Parts: sequence; structure tokens; C-alpha cells
Amino acid sequence: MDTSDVESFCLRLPKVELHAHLNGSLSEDTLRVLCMENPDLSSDEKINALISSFHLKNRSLEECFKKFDIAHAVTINPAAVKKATKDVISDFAADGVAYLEIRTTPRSVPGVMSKREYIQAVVDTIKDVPSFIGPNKFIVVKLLLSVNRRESPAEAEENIREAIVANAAHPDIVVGVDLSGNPKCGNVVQDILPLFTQARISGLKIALHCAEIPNEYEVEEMLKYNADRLGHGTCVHPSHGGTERLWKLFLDSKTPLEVCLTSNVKCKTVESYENHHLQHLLQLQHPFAISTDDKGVFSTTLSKEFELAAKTFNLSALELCHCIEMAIHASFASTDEKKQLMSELSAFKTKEG
Ligand code: 6MZ
Repeated sequence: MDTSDVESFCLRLPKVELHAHLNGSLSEDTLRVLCMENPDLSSDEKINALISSFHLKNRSLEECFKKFDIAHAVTINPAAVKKATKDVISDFAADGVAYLEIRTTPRSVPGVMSKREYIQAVVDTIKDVPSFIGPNKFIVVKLLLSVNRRESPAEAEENIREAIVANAAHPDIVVGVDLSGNPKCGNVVQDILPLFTQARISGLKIALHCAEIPNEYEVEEMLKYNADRLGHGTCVHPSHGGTERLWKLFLDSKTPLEVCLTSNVKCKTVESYENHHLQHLLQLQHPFAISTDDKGVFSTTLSKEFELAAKTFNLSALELCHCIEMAIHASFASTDEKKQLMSELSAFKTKEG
């Protein structure tokens, strides 16, 4: 395929997004509307300043974490959370995503919104997808609730408790829990993994951000924990701040990895696309799912991430379809939904020849 063929092929692919943080995925348009609805932020000057500082140029993970405060300043009540969720789902649908797992950290705003109301706002919007997605589009949406490792163990416990309640009430929508946040913070092994075990016992799937920075002890414990999926996995390979032992543990676990190319390069945890650990996953046929992470902060789309993977690692059309098959297997969709996604992908392959 030549360059423009790759671009349009990636857009047409019926893609599967497994790693997208709600507040990091807000578009400029969404931020603008939410600012205008907020009396403290509604001047043109403030809106433009806020939007221009939301995008991360090539900086650092530390800089990246400051960006989320910007989104959090506007998603401060249930109506804003609904608008954010609706727009993010619509953006992914417009980009040709057939199956989307959004993850978000339940957040309370004193006197305005409890964590439970935050979750309810997201769930209600997901239930409402057919009404706003348009007659010619189709997208299945699931929700993972996050624990931010920067927050206290009591906050983590509350999030997990709320995730269990939400899963019991909406088992078809709330399907998993995610550990995320600044990897320099928190005692994950001691304080958070035991809470995730409660979630697992209740039937929720587990996704862990793992090894965004080198941390041999924590990464080893995470790899032994047998999560359903891992995010990033940047510093596991020995050439990248990991060790032979960690890399072997990871490969033996066969745990699918959510791969976020632009995020890793823009946060400078990976020095270039060519050097990305996706090269090893491809070579060793370890399962992975190409994902966006925070499409707003990183100015990307899932189609662009597929395009980057295709161009950097010289992937054929068939290999790109295989990436989607792996993501379907790794998803937290039901067996029937997975079958449906696989048959959609087969129909796509047949149509494309
Ligand atoms: C770790 C990340 C992240 O939950 O408010 N988040 N955590 N590594 C990353 N890689 C760059 N990108 C996003 O979305 C924003 C939150 O997602 C997590 C952070 O905890 C951030 O505060 P929600 O919807």
C-alpha cells in the first residue's frame, strides 16, 4: 500500500479501542463548549489559553499529568460529564471504531456530584448511544472504572467499592477496573492490588498500567498478579529499563498489552517509534492492542495510531486486520459481542478483497 492508501485503509478498518481515558480524550471542541458553560472559564482569552495548553508537545510524563487537571476543571458536574462522554464516543465512532472501552476515574465535587453520580452520568450516556450515534454508525461501548495511584488507599477502596456496585447494576456496561495515574506515586503492591482482588472476585476484569517507568519490584508483582490486560509495558524489556527476568515473566504470562505509540513517544518514555517495544511483540507474536491513551492530550486518533504502526513496522493490510483480531480477543466484550466483531471484521476483509 502507498502512503495515502494506508491512511484511508486505517480509517476504514472496523477498529477496537481498549485503552482510552475519558478526560484525556476530550477534543478541542468539547473543551470549548464545556468552558463556555462554566462562568469561571468562559472568556475567549481563558478558553484559548486552556485549549492550547491541553496538548502535549514532546515533553515528559510529569508534564503530561498536569494536562489532566485542565480537563478535570471542566468536567465538574453530571451534565458536563455526560457531554464529555457523548462527544468522546461520537469522536471514536466517527473514526471508525466499532468497539470502545472507555476508562475513567470516578470523581466527586463537593456539594455538586458524588462518585456514584459521576459514574451514573457516564453509564447513562453509554446507554443512550443509539440515540446520538446516527443511523449509519454502530459502536459497542463498555466502561472500566479507574483507581488513580496518586490518591489515598481510602479513595482507591471507595472507587473499587463503587465499581463493584456499578457492575452489579449494569453488568453489560461496567466490565472492568483499571489502575492508572502517575507511576511515581503510591504503594501499589501493598495498598491497591489487594483491593483489585475484591473486584476480580466480583467478576470485574483487571487492567493495570504497568512499567511506564522502571520499577523492578512493582513490575514483577504486577506480572505475577495475572491481570487480564496490561497498559504500556514500556520498561519491561531489558533494552528499555527492564530485565531479562521481567521480560520472560511477561512473555510467559501471555497477557495482552495495550500499546500507545504516540503517548509513549510524546511523554518521552520511548525515544522513537522505530525503537518502540511493539517491534518485540510483533516479532515474538505476543498479543497486543493498538490504542490511543489520551487522544485529546496527544492530538491523535485510533486510525492515526494504526497508520503509525503500519508505516513504522511495515505492516500489510492483513497484518493490520490481525491486530484487530488480537484486540477483539483481549477485549472485555461478551462472547456473543466478540463473535459479532469477528464477523464484522471478516465481512470487511471480504469487501476489501
Ligand atoms: C497513567 C494515565 C495516563 O480518569 O479523569 N491517565 N495514567 N499513564 C498515562 N499515560 C500517559 N493517561 C491518563 O482521565 C484522566 C486520568 O487518566 C489517567 C490519570 O490518572 C489521569 O488523571 P480520567 O477520565
